[in-house]
Amino acid sequence: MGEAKIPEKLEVEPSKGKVIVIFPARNEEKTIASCITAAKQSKCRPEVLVIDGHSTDNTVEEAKKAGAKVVFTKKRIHPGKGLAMKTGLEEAFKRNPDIIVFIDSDIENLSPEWIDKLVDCVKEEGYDMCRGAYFREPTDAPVTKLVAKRLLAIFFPEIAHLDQPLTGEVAAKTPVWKSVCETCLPDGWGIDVVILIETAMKGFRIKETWLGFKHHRSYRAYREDVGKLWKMSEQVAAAIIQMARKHGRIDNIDCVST
Ligand SMILES: Nc1nc2c(ncn2[C@@H]2O[C@H](COP(=O)(O)OP(=O)(O)OP(=O)(O)O)[C@@H](O)[C@H]2O)c(=O)[nH]1
Ligand SMILES: [Mg+2]
Repeated sequence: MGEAKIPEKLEVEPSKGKVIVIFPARNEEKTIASCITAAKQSKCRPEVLVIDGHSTDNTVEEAKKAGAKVVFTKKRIHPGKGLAMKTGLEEAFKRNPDIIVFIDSDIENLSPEWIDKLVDCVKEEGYDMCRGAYFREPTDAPVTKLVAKRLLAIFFPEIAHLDQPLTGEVAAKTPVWKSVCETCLPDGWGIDVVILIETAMKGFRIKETWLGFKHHRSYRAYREDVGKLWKMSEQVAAAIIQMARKHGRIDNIDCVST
């Protein structure tokens, strides 16, 4: 666990007060309300946005009842987590926050302290981006362990030490999000790792913080058949390889013994 190495020092104004928490959500009626409630109880009293990917269950109703503003992604695409995050950032920028936080909406044990920790790391400790790390079931996170971390070790060793490169729990200063948005960000599962790589390559200061154990609903869907994660795996792998090409590191592949 530690700080990503940075190629050059970038100065970002210290963050002041206003925080927006964004939940990307697709069919999360069971957990969205408790997630919103937990976020609202954070000591930073954030505004909460839910970016709905055209859920077919009661996610939207539950989110509104819990007091969130709900915004729909323009296109109906799935997987569309990237599109949801980009839509969320556009909406957030209109509201001029100092810090923007993303949290997954399938978390069953989200507590206000998770948001407090992520925000404090940016607001009080002065990091540009703070990323959540957690303990998970041993068979959870196969794409993280077998794809993201392995490819990052090959192409971006300076961030390979991060425990959860695909974490959905991330806080950063608004100028950092704006800077990352200058890159063409993917619509699908590749977005988390592209944001991480771009943030590190731009020289922003990144820290991971421990949030405890993460219980999340999506794990139940694939724990009996990890093959259900094929699309995520493909998109994350493609995103890292494309980033390696962009940053002139594609030849690192020749250093891997086969
Ligand atoms: N708006 C929108 N949100 C999505 C879409 N796909 C996933 N999400 C949300 O993105 C968040 C992360 O999705 P999960 O399915 O939990 O995936 P994950 O936990 O990152 O990955 P695993 O650890 O492999 O389960 C959740 O809040 C989902 O509801 C989508 O197509 N549109
Ligand atoms: Mg999940």
